[in-house]
Amino acid sequence: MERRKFVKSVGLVTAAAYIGPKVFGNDQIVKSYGIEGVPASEFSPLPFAYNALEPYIDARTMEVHYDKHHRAYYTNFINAIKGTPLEAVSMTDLFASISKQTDVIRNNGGGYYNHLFFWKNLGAGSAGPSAGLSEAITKAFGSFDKFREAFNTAAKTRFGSGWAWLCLNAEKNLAVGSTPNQDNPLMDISLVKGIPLLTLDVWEHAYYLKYQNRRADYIDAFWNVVKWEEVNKRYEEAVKIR
Ligand code: MN3
Repeated sequence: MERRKFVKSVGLVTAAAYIGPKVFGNDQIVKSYGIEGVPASEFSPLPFAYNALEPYIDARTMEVHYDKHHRAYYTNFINAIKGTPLEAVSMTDLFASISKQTDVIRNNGGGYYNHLFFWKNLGAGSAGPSAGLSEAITKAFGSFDKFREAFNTAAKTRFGSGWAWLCLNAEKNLAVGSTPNQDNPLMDISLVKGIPLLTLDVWEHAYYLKYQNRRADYIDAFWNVVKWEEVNKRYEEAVKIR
């Protein structure tokens, strides 16, 4: 049996069996989503003002999060790949074989990409999921409320630092899960795998100034600032790629 079909048919992708780009069509992901291409030569601007998400995410948190945390991941990542062939490798291809890289590249490459992605799926005054995405949500979770509950549970139960995700998996189904530290669903070592559609940073630096230890309140507030236009767009494109 062709290896790719075997991987798909067993529905389980282990680090050893994972063949990266062929399973997930990574070349196409890169074409569709700029942030999954080769690392940017300059630190990308935040796509909204620091106070744009008030009162749900406060300006001071956004400033520190973007200008200190995200910038540090970017700088450390760029310094780690400088003068190496990785400068010309797309983020999706890098993540597809991240198990072969150092912890510095895994943590900072993940931190660089995850935050770029997070900023893109945040915005004020957004409509909800499209008809197509709503249908997929109902199919996978039963209802929108059940999806939100599953996502919230993933976000709340991630012990320590990490991220909650909604992604489209290799079977073209929506899946919710979480990753530790700066891992993400494009990484070969991740237990939850797929094309990311929506994410939430649950590191304490993302909410502590305003919410202190109340991660659940931060997670509830997050739903007010999800930029559904972006999630809808990613879903439509991800379905085509699959
Ligand atoms: Mn963060």
